[in-house]
Amino acid sequence: MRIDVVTIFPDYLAALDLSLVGKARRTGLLDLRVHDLRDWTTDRHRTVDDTPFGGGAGMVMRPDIWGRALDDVLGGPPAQSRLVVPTPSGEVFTQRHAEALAGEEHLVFACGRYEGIDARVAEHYRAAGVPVSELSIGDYVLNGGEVAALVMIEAVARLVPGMVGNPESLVEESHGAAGLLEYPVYTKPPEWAGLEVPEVLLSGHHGRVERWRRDEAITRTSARRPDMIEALDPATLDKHDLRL
Ligand code: 6GU
Repeated sequence: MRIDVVTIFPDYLAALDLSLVGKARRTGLLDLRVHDLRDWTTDRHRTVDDTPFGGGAGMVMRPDIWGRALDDVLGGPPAQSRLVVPTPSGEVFTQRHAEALAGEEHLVFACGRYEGIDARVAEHYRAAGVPVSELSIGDYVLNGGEVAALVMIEAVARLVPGMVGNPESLVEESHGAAGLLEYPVYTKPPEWAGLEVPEVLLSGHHGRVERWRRDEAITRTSARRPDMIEALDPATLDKHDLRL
């Protein structure tokens, strides 16, 4: 998979040299390149923004600079590339978006700063037939799209086949197919700070362990994410599930 990131703060993306994503880059599984938007400026001050038409606070990123950058980075028609624009006014990014993006050949992240990127940029590439996803990582405001791009790239990269050492660790996880949060997990020592690991987990009784984990997942999801309980498909519930 190929991922390009265009930003005025390339250093923000340095974390992508680390951990699993860094390893995937070194082994060639992931071709990830970070570009400085200012490389496409033409003036002495390397200006990327200007005041908003219609007035208001803050600055807007210029479409002409973004257009030159994205024409270069998206490349010609042969490669099918998707443009991802992190923005607090986008659809909320979920595991479903991560799964869909992981199936793409080429992603280009356009990270805006200030009050955002001139709206004609997304409009222009959509009109040109480039699929465009404007995505938010949640209901709060960041100073720019860089941290959001980091979040999305990590969520996507770990789904690319071969990226995660043990694919089974992708199976049972929060926001997976079960529609429940993950159950609590424990390891050694069996007693710590006066707290014991739940007895059932030491029992060696696989059936009881599975039942306990599902009950814990339901209890936890009900307390923390009642919206996810509402959204559950009743057909996925079994006759022992706690009715809370
Ligand atoms: Cl994608 N960008 C910014 N600037 N703020 C955000 C966001 C994105 N998602 C949530 N808040």
